[in-house]
Amino acid sequence: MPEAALHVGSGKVRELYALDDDRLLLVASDRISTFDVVLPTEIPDKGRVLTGLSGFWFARTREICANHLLSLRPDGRSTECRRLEMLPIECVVRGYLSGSGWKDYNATGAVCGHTLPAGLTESAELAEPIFTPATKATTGHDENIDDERAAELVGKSLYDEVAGVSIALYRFAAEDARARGIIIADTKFEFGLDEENRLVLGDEALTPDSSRFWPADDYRPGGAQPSFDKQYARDYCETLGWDKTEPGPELPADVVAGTRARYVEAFERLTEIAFDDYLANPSVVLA
Ligand code: Q0N
Repeated sequence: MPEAALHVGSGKVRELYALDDDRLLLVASDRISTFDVVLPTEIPDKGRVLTGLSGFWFARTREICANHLLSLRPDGRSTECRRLEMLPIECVVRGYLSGSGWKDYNATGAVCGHTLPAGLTESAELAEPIFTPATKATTGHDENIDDERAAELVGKSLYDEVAGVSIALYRFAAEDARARGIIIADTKFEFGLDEENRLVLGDEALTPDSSRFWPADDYRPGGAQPSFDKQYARDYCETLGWDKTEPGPELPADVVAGTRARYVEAFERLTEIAFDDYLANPSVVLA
């Protein structure tokens, strides 16, 4: 834990500390969640993989949108970032029909007010990516909202800007990842405003925890897709007859090793940087 820093928030697998009035430290742990439950077993280096990937994308998308990254610490899992005034919406972009998007489409033919063609199957690629904002639920799951409600929450012109920027970021990363054998089915961004009221991308971005990563070679629309990173852990959990409530099960060593290898593989495929080089000097992802 950083010294002389106040804990200002935590997610399921990350912690946020205040460094001073203007800067925060975002620390990614090695904890993993499956079926929305954090497991008691950690995946070594998972936090470093996610921090490195996020830094990689921040460096490559600066022309699309400014971001909160100031520096990566030598531990590879901690990011110094600018303190922002965060917007009260989750900015989700979907290029494929999965998760709550698939559920909503099945029930209503639409996702967050986007009416989609009839007859789409689960995991189908959409003709164009769609922006599907959600509210930050204080407990449980985020709630999908339509653009009228989201525009009420942040104002119309800012809403139009975050929607456009979110789609542009997703298109950029999804195209890049697809060429490296990874489908980014959907992703969630969080934005804030800086002291000059400029829109700034915050949080982590385009990681397997904030997105659905699928192995492109195994893509078969018509059902759920395997997760690039979490499938071993999920498959193992499914063998146990666990009811998916707290507490989650311990993972055996082979499942930990297999899962770690998938995270590292995602990092190396997307960045084309050896993970050992990242460990030696995290700033390599920013070059
Ligand atoms: C902030 N969250 C929600 C980390 C992520 N740059 C920032 N400035 C001010 N506030 C935030 C950020 C960022 N990023 C973002 N909460 C505060 C997500 N958190 C949950 C805990 O882990």
